[in-house]
Amino acid sequence: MSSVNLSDRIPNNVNLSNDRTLQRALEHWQPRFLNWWDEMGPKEFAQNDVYLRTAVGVDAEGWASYGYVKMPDYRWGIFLADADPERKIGFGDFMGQPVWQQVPGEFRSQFRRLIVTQGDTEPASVEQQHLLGRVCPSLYDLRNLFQVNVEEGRHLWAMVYLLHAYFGRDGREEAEELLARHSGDVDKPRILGTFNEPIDDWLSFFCFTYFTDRDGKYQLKSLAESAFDPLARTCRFMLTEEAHHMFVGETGLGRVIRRTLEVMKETGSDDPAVIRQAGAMDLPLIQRYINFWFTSSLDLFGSEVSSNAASSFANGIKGRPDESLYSDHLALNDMFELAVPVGDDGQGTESIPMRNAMNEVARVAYVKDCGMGLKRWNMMIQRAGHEIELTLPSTRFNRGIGAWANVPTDPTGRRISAEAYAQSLSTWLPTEADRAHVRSLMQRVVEPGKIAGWLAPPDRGINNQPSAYEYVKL
Ligand code: BYC
Ligand code: FE
Ligand code: FE
Repeated sequence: MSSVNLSDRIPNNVNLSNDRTLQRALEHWQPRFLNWWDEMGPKEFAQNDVYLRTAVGVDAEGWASYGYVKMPDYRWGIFLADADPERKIGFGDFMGQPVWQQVPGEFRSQFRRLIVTQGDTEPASVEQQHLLGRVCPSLYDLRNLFQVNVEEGRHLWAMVYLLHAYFGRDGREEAEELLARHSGDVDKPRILGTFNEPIDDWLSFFCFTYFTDRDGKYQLKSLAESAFDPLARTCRFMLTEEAHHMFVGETGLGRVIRRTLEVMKETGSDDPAVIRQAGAMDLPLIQRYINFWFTSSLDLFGSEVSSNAASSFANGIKGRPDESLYSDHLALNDMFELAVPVGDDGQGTESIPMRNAMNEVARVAYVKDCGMGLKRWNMMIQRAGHEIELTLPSTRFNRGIGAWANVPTDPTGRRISAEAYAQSLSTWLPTEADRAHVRSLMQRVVEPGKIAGWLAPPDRGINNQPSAYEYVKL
Protein backbone atom coordinates (compact mmCIF):
# COMPACT_ATOMS: atom_id res chain seq x y z
CA MET A 1 0.00 0.00 0.00
CA SER A 2 1.45 3.35 -0.95
CA SER A 3 1.40 5.83 1.88
CA VAL A 4 0.25 9.40 1.74
CA ASN A 5 1.90 12.22 3.58
CA LEU A 6 -0.81 14.80 4.07
CA SER A 7 1.46 17.30 5.73
CA ASP A 8 3.51 17.69 2.53
CA ARG A 9 2.96 20.90 0.64
CA ILE A 10 1.63 18.73 -2.16
CA PRO A 11 -0.11 15.68 -0.66
CA ASN A 12 0.88 12.63 -2.70
CA ASN A 13 1.45 8.90 -2.77
CA VAL A 14 4.25 9.04 -5.36
CA ASN A 15 7.15 9.64 -2.98
CA LEU A 16 7.55 13.17 -4.19
CA SER A 17 9.96 14.06 -1.38
CA ASN A 18 12.43 11.52 -2.80
CA ASP A 19 12.74 13.47 -6.04
CA ARG A 20 13.77 16.99 -5.08
CA THR A 21 13.96 18.30 -8.62
CA LEU A 22 10.46 17.17 -9.47
CA GLN A 23 9.16 18.36 -6.13
CA ARG A 24 10.65 21.81 -6.66
CA ALA A 25 9.25 22.02 -10.19
CA LEU A 26 5.75 21.17 -8.95
CA GLU A 27 6.07 23.54 -6.01
CA HIS A 28 6.92 26.18 -8.55
CA TRP A 29 3.79 25.40 -10.55
CA GLN A 30 1.60 25.29 -7.42
CA PRO A 31 1.32 29.10 -6.86
CA ARG A 32 0.45 29.50 -10.54
CA PHE A 33 -2.32 26.98 -10.13
CA LEU A 34 -3.58 28.87 -7.06
CA ASN A 35 -3.48 32.17 -8.95
CA TRP A 36 -5.45 30.57 -11.74
CA TRP A 37 -8.00 29.22 -9.23
CA ASP A 38 -8.30 32.66 -7.61
CA GLU A 39 -8.88 34.36 -10.95
CA MET A 40 -10.78 31.82 -13.01
CA GLY A 41 -12.48 29.63 -10.40
CA PRO A 42 -15.42 30.26 -8.02
CA LYS A 43 -13.67 33.29 -6.57
CA GLU A 44 -16.70 34.88 -4.91
CA PHE A 45 -16.76 31.96 -2.48
CA ALA A 46 -13.07 31.90 -1.59
CA GLN A 47 -13.74 32.83 2.04
CA ASN A 48 -16.60 30.42 2.70
CA ASP A 49 -16.40 27.10 4.49
CA VAL A 50 -17.64 24.33 2.24
CA TYR A 51 -18.45 20.78 3.35
CA LEU A 52 -16.11 18.93 0.97
CA ARG A 53 -14.65 15.52 0.56
CA THR A 54 -10.88 15.46 0.11
CA ALA A 55 -8.94 12.56 -1.34
CA VAL A 56 -6.51 11.35 1.30
CA GLY A 57 -5.49 7.95 -0.05
CA VAL A 58 -6.39 5.29 -2.56
CA ASP A 59 -7.87 2.52 -0.38
CA ALA A 60 -11.27 1.40 -1.60
CA GLU A 61 -12.53 2.05 1.93
CA GLY A 62 -11.89 5.45 3.39
CA TRP A 63 -10.09 7.12 0.49
CA ALA A 64 -11.70 10.45 1.30
CA SER A 65 -12.38 12.57 4.35
CA TYR A 66 -15.25 15.03 4.78
CA GLY A 67 -15.16 18.36 6.48
CA TYR A 68 -15.42 22.13 6.14
CA VAL A 69 -12.71 23.60 3.92
CA LYS A 70 -12.21 26.99 2.29
CA MET A 71 -11.74 26.12 -1.35
CA PRO A 72 -8.36 27.83 -1.87
CA ASP A 73 -7.12 25.70 1.08
CA TYR A 74 -8.29 22.44 -0.52
CA ARG A 75 -5.55 19.80 -0.38
CA TRP A 76 -5.12 19.17 -4.09
CA GLY A 77 -2.80 16.21 -4.35
CA ILE A 78 -1.36 13.51 -6.54
CA PHE A 79 -2.89 10.07 -6.05
CA LEU A 80 -2.16 7.06 -8.20
CA ALA A 81 -4.05 3.82 -7.70
CA ASP A 82 -1.79 1.15 -6.23
CA ALA A 83 0.62 -0.49 -8.66
CA ASP A 84 0.24 -4.09 -9.70
CA PRO A 85 3.83 -5.30 -10.14
CA GLU A 86 2.61 -8.09 -12.42
CA ARG A 87 0.59 -5.88 -14.73
CA LYS A 88 0.98 -6.63 -18.46
CA ILE A 89 -0.03 -4.63 -21.51
CA GLY A 90 -3.58 -5.67 -22.30
CA PHE A 91 -4.03 -4.80 -25.99
CA GLY A 92 -2.33 -3.71 -29.20
CA ASP A 93 1.02 -4.66 -30.72
CA PHE A 94 2.81 -4.93 -27.35
CA MET A 95 0.13 -7.10 -25.79
CA GLY A 96 1.45 -9.36 -23.03
CA GLN A 97 4.68 -7.42 -22.38
CA PRO A 98 5.26 -5.78 -18.99
CA VAL A 99 3.74 -2.31 -18.71
CA TRP A 100 6.01 0.71 -19.03
CA GLN A 101 7.19 2.82 -16.12
CA GLN A 102 8.67 5.37 -18.54
CA VAL A 103 7.38 6.74 -21.85
CA PRO A 104 9.10 5.11 -24.85
CA GLY A 105 10.81 7.81 -26.91
CA GLU A 106 9.00 6.95 -30.12
CA PHE A 107 5.57 7.47 -28.49
CA ARG A 108 6.46 10.51 -26.50
CA SER A 109 4.67 13.14 -28.54
CA GLN A 110 1.56 10.99 -28.93
CA PHE A 111 1.34 10.44 -25.18
CA ARG A 112 1.99 14.08 -24.47
CA ARG A 113 -0.75 15.16 -26.84
CA LEU A 114 -3.35 12.94 -25.16
CA ILE A 115 -2.29 13.89 -21.63
CA VAL A 116 -2.43 17.56 -22.56
CA THR A 117 -5.88 17.11 -24.13
CA GLN A 118 -7.13 15.31 -21.03
CA GLY A 119 -5.52 17.91 -18.75
CA ASP A 120 -7.00 20.79 -20.73
CA THR A 121 -10.59 19.74 -20.10
CA GLU A 122 -10.25 19.78 -16.31
CA PRO A 123 -9.54 23.48 -15.68
CA ALA A 124 -11.78 24.31 -18.66
CA SER A 125 -14.80 22.93 -16.81
CA VAL A 126 -13.99 24.98 -13.69
CA GLU A 127 -13.82 28.10 -15.88
CA GLN A 128 -17.11 27.24 -17.56
CA GLN A 129 -18.87 26.87 -14.20
CA HIS A 130 -17.30 29.75 -12.34
CA LEU A 131 -20.40 31.97 -12.08
CA LEU A 132 -22.99 29.30 -11.24
CA GLY A 133 -22.56 29.81 -7.49
CA ARG A 134 -24.28 33.18 -7.74
CA VAL A 135 -27.55 31.57 -8.76
CA CYS A 136 -27.46 28.27 -6.88
CA PRO A 137 -30.84 26.57 -6.29
CA SER A 138 -29.83 25.36 -2.79
CA LEU A 139 -26.86 25.02 -0.46
CA TYR A 140 -26.80 21.29 -1.20
CA ASP A 141 -26.39 21.97 -4.91
CA LEU A 142 -23.88 24.73 -4.28
CA ARG A 143 -21.74 22.29 -2.34
CA ASN A 144 -21.96 19.69 -5.11
CA LEU A 145 -20.87 22.27 -7.67
CA PHE A 146 -17.83 23.12 -5.57
CA GLN A 147 -17.05 19.45 -4.97
CA VAL A 148 -16.98 18.90 -8.71
CA ASN A 149 -14.85 22.02 -9.19
CA VAL A 150 -12.15 21.13 -6.66
CA GLU A 151 -11.92 17.59 -8.02
CA GLU A 152 -11.54 18.81 -11.60
CA GLY A 153 -8.75 20.95 -10.16
CA ARG A 154 -7.20 17.79 -8.75
CA HIS A 155 -7.54 16.06 -12.12
CA LEU A 156 -5.50 18.88 -13.58
CA TRP A 157 -2.87 18.13 -10.92
CA ALA A 158 -2.95 14.47 -11.95
CA MET A 159 -2.04 15.35 -15.56
CA VAL A 160 0.45 18.06 -14.61
CA TYR A 161 2.28 15.56 -12.42
CA LEU A 162 2.70 13.24 -15.44
CA LEU A 163 3.86 16.11 -17.64
CA HIS A 164 6.44 17.22 -15.10
CA ALA A 165 7.61 13.77 -14.10
CA TYR A 166 7.89 12.15 -17.53
CA PHE A 167 8.12 14.82 -20.25
CA GLY A 168 10.95 17.05 -19.12
CA ARG A 169 11.03 20.59 -20.33
CA ASP A 170 8.27 20.11 -22.92
CA GLY A 171 6.06 18.78 -20.17
CA ARG A 172 6.72 21.79 -17.93
CA GLU A 173 5.88 24.13 -20.79
CA GLU A 174 2.66 22.27 -21.50
CA ALA A 175 1.77 22.54 -17.81
CA GLU A 176 2.07 26.33 -18.06
CA GLU A 177 -0.09 26.36 -21.17
CA LEU A 178 -2.83 24.45 -19.35
CA LEU A 179 -3.28 27.57 -17.21
CA ALA A 180 -2.93 29.98 -20.15
CA ARG A 181 -5.69 28.68 -22.43
CA HIS A 182 -9.18 29.61 -21.23
CA SER A 183 -12.66 28.37 -21.96
CA GLY A 184 -14.30 30.47 -24.66
CA ASP A 185 -11.24 32.71 -25.12
CA VAL A 186 -11.12 33.97 -28.71
CA ASP A 187 -7.33 33.92 -28.89
CA LYS A 188 -6.47 30.97 -26.67
CA PRO A 189 -9.49 28.70 -26.35
CA ARG A 190 -9.58 25.28 -24.73
CA ILE A 191 -8.69 22.41 -27.07
CA LEU A 192 -11.99 20.55 -27.41
CA GLY A 193 -15.26 22.12 -28.58
CA THR A 194 -17.62 21.38 -25.67
CA PHE A 195 -15.20 22.96 -23.21
CA ASN A 196 -15.66 26.34 -24.84
CA GLU A 197 -19.45 26.29 -24.50
CA PRO A 198 -20.84 28.57 -21.81
CA ILE A 199 -22.47 26.95 -18.76
CA ASP A 200 -24.33 29.80 -17.17
CA ASP A 201 -27.42 28.12 -15.85
CA TRP A 202 -27.96 25.02 -13.71
CA LEU A 203 -29.88 23.05 -16.31
CA SER A 204 -26.77 23.26 -18.50
CA PHE A 205 -24.63 22.30 -15.50
CA PHE A 206 -26.71 19.17 -14.86
CA CYS A 207 -26.61 18.28 -18.58
CA PHE A 208 -22.86 18.86 -18.64
CA THR A 209 -22.20 16.66 -15.61
CA TYR A 210 -24.51 14.00 -17.03
CA PHE A 211 -23.21 13.99 -20.62
CA THR A 212 -19.79 15.62 -20.68
CA ASP A 213 -18.38 14.23 -17.43
CA ARG A 214 -19.51 10.88 -18.80
CA ASP A 215 -17.24 11.41 -21.79
CA GLY A 216 -14.61 11.90 -19.10
CA LYS A 217 -15.56 8.54 -17.63
CA TYR A 218 -15.13 6.78 -20.98
CA GLN A 219 -11.90 8.54 -21.91
CA LEU A 220 -10.47 7.80 -18.47
CA LYS A 221 -11.51 4.17 -18.82
CA SER A 222 -9.60 4.05 -22.12
CA LEU A 223 -6.53 5.70 -20.62
CA ALA A 224 -6.76 3.44 -17.55
CA GLU A 225 -5.90 0.59 -19.96
CA SER A 226 -2.73 2.33 -21.13
CA ALA A 227 0.61 0.54 -21.30
CA PHE A 228 2.14 3.59 -19.62
CA ASP A 229 1.47 2.49 -16.06
CA PRO A 230 1.57 5.86 -14.25
CA LEU A 231 -1.09 7.16 -16.68
CA ALA A 232 -3.23 4.06 -16.18
CA ARG A 233 -2.98 4.27 -12.40
CA THR A 234 -3.76 7.97 -12.15
CA CYS A 235 -6.80 7.56 -14.41
CA ARG A 236 -8.04 4.65 -12.35
CA PHE A 237 -8.10 6.82 -9.27
CA MET A 238 -9.71 9.73 -11.13
CA LEU A 239 -12.57 7.40 -12.04
CA THR A 240 -13.31 6.97 -8.33
CA GLU A 241 -13.94 10.70 -8.03
CA GLU A 242 -15.73 10.90 -11.38
CA ALA A 243 -18.65 8.76 -10.18
CA HIS A 244 -19.90 11.64 -8.03
CA HIS A 245 -19.85 14.08 -10.97
CA MET A 246 -22.20 11.85 -12.91
CA PHE A 247 -24.34 11.38 -9.82
CA VAL A 248 -24.74 15.17 -9.72
CA GLY A 249 -25.84 15.15 -13.36
CA GLU A 250 -28.20 12.23 -13.13
CA THR A 251 -29.90 13.24 -9.90
CA GLY A 252 -29.87 16.88 -10.99
CA LEU A 253 -31.77 16.21 -14.21
CA GLY A 254 -34.01 13.73 -12.39
CA ARG A 255 -34.95 16.40 -9.84
CA VAL A 256 -35.65 18.99 -12.54
CA ILE A 257 -37.99 16.50 -14.22
CA ARG A 258 -39.63 15.47 -10.95
CA ARG A 259 -40.43 19.10 -10.21
CA THR A 260 -41.79 19.63 -13.72
CA LEU A 261 -44.10 16.64 -13.26
CA GLU A 262 -45.36 18.09 -9.96
CA VAL A 263 -46.13 21.38 -11.67
CA MET A 264 -47.86 19.56 -14.52
CA LYS A 265 -50.05 17.89 -11.92
CA GLU A 266 -50.71 21.09 -9.97
CA THR A 267 -51.68 23.02 -13.09
CA GLY A 268 -53.34 20.09 -14.85
CA SER A 269 -51.49 21.07 -18.00
CA ASP A 270 -48.53 20.10 -20.11
CA ASP A 271 -48.61 23.34 -22.10
CA PRO A 272 -45.08 24.78 -21.98
CA ALA A 273 -46.48 28.28 -21.52
CA VAL A 274 -48.44 27.17 -18.44
CA ILE A 275 -45.48 25.28 -16.98
CA ARG A 276 -43.23 28.29 -17.52
CA GLN A 277 -45.80 30.61 -15.99
CA ALA A 278 -45.73 28.36 -12.92
CA GLY A 279 -41.96 28.73 -12.65
CA ALA A 280 -40.76 25.34 -13.90
CA MET A 281 -39.04 23.93 -16.99
CA ASP A 282 -41.29 22.21 -19.53
CA LEU A 283 -40.27 18.78 -20.84
CA PRO A 284 -39.77 19.92 -24.48
CA LEU A 285 -37.28 22.51 -23.24
CA ILE A 286 -35.44 19.88 -21.20
CA GLN A 287 -35.36 17.66 -24.30
CA ARG A 288 -33.72 20.45 -26.31
CA TYR A 289 -31.02 20.91 -23.66
CA ILE A 290 -30.42 17.15 -23.67
CA ASN A 291 -30.13 17.26 -27.48
CA PHE A 292 -27.54 20.01 -27.32
CA TRP A 293 -25.24 18.63 -24.61
CA PHE A 294 -25.48 15.03 -25.78
CA THR A 295 -24.54 15.84 -29.36
CA SER A 296 -21.78 18.23 -28.36
CA SER A 297 -20.34 15.52 -26.11
CA LEU A 298 -20.52 12.95 -28.94
CA ASP A 299 -18.03 15.10 -30.83
CA LEU A 300 -15.53 14.65 -27.98
CA PHE A 301 -14.85 11.09 -29.10
CA GLY A 302 -13.27 12.33 -32.35
CA SER A 303 -13.89 11.06 -35.88
CA GLU A 304 -15.44 7.67 -36.54
CA VAL A 305 -12.55 6.83 -38.83
CA SER A 306 -9.33 7.87 -37.16
CA SER A 307 -5.73 6.95 -37.86
CA ASN A 308 -4.85 8.63 -34.55
CA ALA A 309 -7.12 6.20 -32.75
CA ALA A 310 -5.67 3.25 -34.69
CA SER A 311 -2.11 4.12 -33.79
CA SER A 312 -3.01 4.87 -30.16
CA PHE A 313 -4.47 1.38 -29.96
CA ALA A 314 -1.62 -0.30 -31.83
CA ASN A 315 0.99 1.38 -29.63
CA GLY A 316 -0.68 0.56 -26.33
CA ILE A 317 -1.34 4.22 -25.60
CA LYS A 318 -5.12 4.09 -25.27
CA GLY A 319 -7.32 1.00 -25.14
CA ARG A 320 -11.06 0.55 -25.41
CA PRO A 321 -13.13 1.39 -22.34
CA ASP A 322 -13.29 -1.86 -20.32
CA GLU A 323 -10.81 -3.58 -22.63
CA SER A 324 -11.02 -6.75 -20.53
CA LEU A 325 -14.60 -7.32 -21.70
CA TYR A 326 -13.38 -8.01 -25.25
CA SER A 327 -11.95 -11.36 -26.26
CA ASP A 328 -9.71 -10.15 -29.09
CA HIS A 329 -7.27 -7.53 -27.83
CA LEU A 330 -5.37 -7.21 -31.09
CA ALA A 331 -8.31 -6.13 -33.25
CA LEU A 332 -6.32 -6.83 -36.38
CA ASN A 333 -8.85 -8.82 -38.40
CA ASP A 334 -12.29 -7.46 -37.57
CA MET A 335 -14.04 -4.79 -39.57
CA PHE A 336 -16.48 -2.19 -38.28
CA GLU A 337 -19.63 -1.33 -40.27
CA LEU A 338 -20.12 2.37 -40.21
CA ALA A 339 -23.18 4.35 -41.33
CA VAL A 340 -22.04 7.20 -43.57
CA PRO A 341 -23.80 9.88 -45.58
CA VAL A 342 -23.90 9.26 -49.33
CA GLY A 343 -24.63 11.90 -51.95
CA ASP A 344 -27.12 14.67 -51.25
CA ASP A 345 -29.68 12.78 -49.24
CA GLY A 346 -28.70 9.17 -48.88
CA GLN A 347 -26.75 7.03 -46.52
CA GLY A 348 -24.84 3.81 -46.79
CA THR A 349 -22.36 1.75 -44.87
CA GLU A 350 -18.63 1.68 -45.06
CA SER A 351 -16.52 -1.15 -43.74
CA ILE A 352 -13.41 0.03 -41.90
CA PRO A 353 -10.63 -1.80 -40.07
CA MET A 354 -11.53 -2.15 -36.39
CA ARG A 355 -8.47 -0.29 -35.12
CA ASN A 356 -9.46 2.78 -37.12
CA ALA A 357 -12.93 2.61 -35.55
CA MET A 358 -11.82 2.75 -31.92
CA ASN A 359 -13.27 6.24 -31.39
CA GLU A 360 -16.61 4.95 -32.60
CA VAL A 361 -16.38 1.82 -30.43
CA ALA A 362 -15.92 4.04 -27.37
CA ARG A 363 -18.75 6.31 -28.51
CA VAL A 364 -21.15 3.37 -28.88
CA ALA A 365 -20.39 2.26 -25.30
CA TYR A 366 -20.88 5.84 -24.12
CA VAL A 367 -24.25 6.20 -25.85
CA LYS A 368 -25.49 3.05 -24.18
CA ASP A 369 -24.43 4.37 -20.78
CA CYS A 370 -26.17 7.69 -21.47
CA GLY A 371 -29.41 5.78 -22.04
CA MET A 372 -29.61 4.52 -18.44
CA GLY A 373 -30.69 7.83 -16.92
CA LEU A 374 -33.28 8.38 -19.62
CA LYS A 375 -34.88 5.03 -18.81
CA ARG A 376 -35.24 6.07 -15.18
CA TRP A 377 -36.62 9.52 -16.02
CA ASN A 378 -39.08 8.07 -18.52
CA MET A 379 -40.33 5.64 -15.89
CA MET A 380 -40.98 8.61 -13.64
CA ILE A 381 -42.83 10.43 -16.44
CA GLN A 382 -44.86 7.32 -17.23
CA ARG A 383 -45.78 6.74 -13.59
CA ALA A 384 -47.05 10.31 -13.47
CA GLY A 385 -49.43 9.33 -16.29
CA HIS A 386 -47.89 11.10 -19.27
CA GLU A 387 -47.21 9.80 -22.75
CA ILE A 388 -44.18 11.99 -23.37
CA GLU A 389 -40.79 10.28 -23.57
CA LEU A 390 -37.37 11.89 -23.37
CA THR A 391 -34.99 10.46 -25.94
CA LEU A 392 -31.36 10.62 -26.98
CA PRO A 393 -31.16 12.01 -30.50
CA SER A 394 -29.39 10.04 -33.21
CA THR A 395 -25.59 10.19 -33.21
CA ARG A 396 -25.88 11.74 -36.70
CA PHE A 397 -27.83 14.73 -35.48
CA ASN A 398 -26.16 18.11 -34.91
CA ARG A 399 -22.63 16.81 -35.26
CA GLY A 400 -19.60 19.04 -35.71
CA ILE A 401 -16.90 16.34 -35.91
CA GLY A 402 -16.68 13.19 -38.01
CA ALA A 403 -18.58 11.64 -40.90
CA TRP A 404 -21.85 13.39 -40.04
CA ALA A 405 -20.39 16.82 -39.32
CA ASN A 406 -22.62 19.52 -40.80
CA VAL A 407 -24.88 16.97 -42.49
CA PRO A 408 -28.45 18.13 -41.85
CA THR A 409 -30.57 15.41 -40.23
CA ASP A 410 -33.57 15.41 -37.93
CA PRO A 411 -33.09 14.10 -34.37
CA THR A 412 -33.90 10.56 -35.54
CA GLY A 413 -30.94 10.78 -37.93
CA ARG A 414 -32.95 11.00 -41.15
CA ARG A 415 -31.29 13.23 -43.72
CA ILE A 416 -33.23 16.36 -44.57
CA SER A 417 -32.61 19.48 -46.62
CA ALA A 418 -30.71 22.42 -45.21
CA GLU A 419 -33.93 24.49 -45.41
CA ALA A 420 -36.00 21.93 -43.53
CA TYR A 421 -33.23 21.76 -40.94
CA ALA A 422 -33.10 25.51 -40.46
CA GLN A 423 -36.89 25.63 -40.19
CA SER A 424 -37.16 23.03 -37.45
CA LEU A 425 -34.03 23.81 -35.49
CA SER A 426 -35.92 25.80 -32.87
CA THR A 427 -37.90 22.71 -31.91
CA TRP A 428 -34.73 20.62 -31.59
CA LEU A 429 -32.11 22.79 -29.92
CA PRO A 430 -32.42 25.39 -27.14
CA THR A 431 -33.78 28.69 -28.42
CA GLU A 432 -33.10 32.18 -27.16
CA ALA A 433 -36.55 32.10 -25.52
CA ASP A 434 -35.68 28.80 -23.77
CA ARG A 435 -32.44 30.25 -22.49
CA ALA A 436 -34.14 33.42 -21.34
CA HIS A 437 -36.73 31.39 -19.44
CA VAL A 438 -34.11 29.19 -17.80
CA ARG A 439 -32.11 32.29 -16.88
CA SER A 440 -35.19 33.90 -15.37
CA LEU A 441 -35.53 30.94 -13.00
CA MET A 442 -31.95 31.19 -11.80
CA GLN A 443 -32.59 32.85 -8.45
CA ARG A 444 -30.19 32.30 -5.62
CA VAL A 445 -31.55 30.16 -2.76
CA VAL A 446 -29.18 29.78 0.19
CA GLU A 447 -31.27 29.08 3.28
CA PRO A 448 -30.37 25.60 4.60
CA GLY A 449 -33.03 23.10 3.48
CA LYS A 450 -34.74 25.53 1.05
CA ILE A 451 -34.84 24.87 -2.66
CA ALA A 452 -35.62 26.82 -5.84
CA GLY A 453 -39.10 26.37 -7.28
CA TRP A 454 -37.95 24.70 -10.51
CA LEU A 455 -36.12 21.87 -8.76
CA ALA A 456 -37.22 19.02 -6.47
CA PRO A 457 -35.22 18.45 -3.27
CA PRO A 458 -32.60 15.68 -3.16
CA ASP A 459 -33.58 12.28 -1.75
CA ARG A 460 -30.80 12.44 0.81
CA GLY A 461 -27.92 14.58 1.92
CA ILE A 462 -24.18 14.16 1.48
CA ASN A 463 -22.20 11.70 3.63
CA ASN A 464 -25.25 10.88 5.79
CA GLN A 465 -25.85 14.51 6.64
CA PRO A 466 -29.46 15.76 6.43
CA SER A 467 -30.38 17.51 3.20
CA ALA A 468 -31.01 20.67 5.22
CA TYR A 469 -27.40 20.67 6.47
CA GLU A 470 -25.46 23.91 6.18
CA TYR A 471 -23.28 22.61 3.34
CA VAL A 472 -21.78 26.02 2.65
CA LYS A 473 -21.38 28.67 5.34
CA LEU A 474 -22.13 31.98 3.70
N1 BYC B 1 -13.26 19.43 -30.60
O1 BYC B 1 -8.58 11.47 -35.36
P1 BYC B 1 -9.46 12.48 -34.69
C1 BYC B 1 -13.17 15.07 -19.25
C2 BYC B 1 -9.46 16.98 -33.05
S1 BYC B 1 -13.65 14.79 -20.88
C3 BYC B 1 -12.12 19.92 -31.16
O2 BYC B 1 -10.82 12.64 -35.16
P2 BYC B 1 -8.52 11.56 -32.18
C4 BYC B 1 -13.94 16.04 -18.47
C5 BYC B 1 -8.42 16.04 -32.49
O3 BYC B 1 -7.88 16.53 -31.25
C6 BYC B 1 -12.43 13.66 -21.54
N2 BYC B 1 -11.21 19.16 -31.77
O4 BYC B 1 -9.53 12.28 -33.16
C7 BYC B 1 -15.30 16.16 -18.60
C8 BYC B 1 -7.42 16.01 -33.62
O5 BYC B 1 -6.62 17.18 -33.55
P3 BYC B 1 -5.06 17.15 -33.86
C9 BYC B 1 -11.22 14.37 -22.13
C10 BYC B 1 -11.44 17.83 -31.84
O6 BYC B 1 -7.24 12.29 -32.15
C11 BYC B 1 -16.01 17.10 -17.87
C12 BYC B 1 -8.29 16.12 -34.85
O7 BYC B 1 -9.55 16.65 -34.41
N3 BYC B 1 -10.19 13.43 -22.43
O8 BYC B 1 -12.23 14.48 -18.80
O9 BYC B 1 -8.54 10.10 -32.38
C13 BYC B 1 -15.34 17.93 -16.98
C14 BYC B 1 -8.53 14.83 -35.57
O10 BYC B 1 -8.69 13.85 -34.62
C15 BYC B 1 -12.59 17.25 -31.29
C16 BYC B 1 -9.83 13.08 -23.68
O11 BYC B 1 -10.31 13.59 -24.66
C17 BYC B 1 -13.53 18.10 -30.65
N4 BYC B 1 -14.66 17.62 -30.09
O12 BYC B 1 -9.39 11.71 -30.84
C18 BYC B 1 -13.97 17.82 -16.84
C19 BYC B 1 -8.76 12.02 -23.79
N5 BYC B 1 -12.54 15.93 -31.52
O13 BYC B 1 -4.44 16.36 -32.72
C20 BYC B 1 -13.26 16.87 -17.57
C21 BYC B 1 -7.57 12.43 -24.58
C22 BYC B 1 -11.41 15.69 -32.19
O14 BYC B 1 -4.94 16.50 -35.19
N6 BYC B 1 -7.91 12.77 -25.93
N7 BYC B 1 -10.74 16.82 -32.38
O15 BYC B 1 -4.66 18.61 -33.81
C23 BYC B 1 -8.08 11.86 -26.92
O16 BYC B 1 -8.06 10.68 -26.68
C24 BYC B 1 -8.27 12.36 -28.32
O17 BYC B 1 -7.60 13.55 -28.45
C25 BYC B 1 -9.74 12.60 -28.75
C26 BYC B 1 -9.73 12.85 -30.25
C27 BYC B 1 -10.60 11.39 -28.37
C28 BYC B 1 -10.32 13.82 -28.09
FE1 FE C 1 -12.15 15.36 -14.41
FE1 FE D 1 -15.63 15.17 -13.82
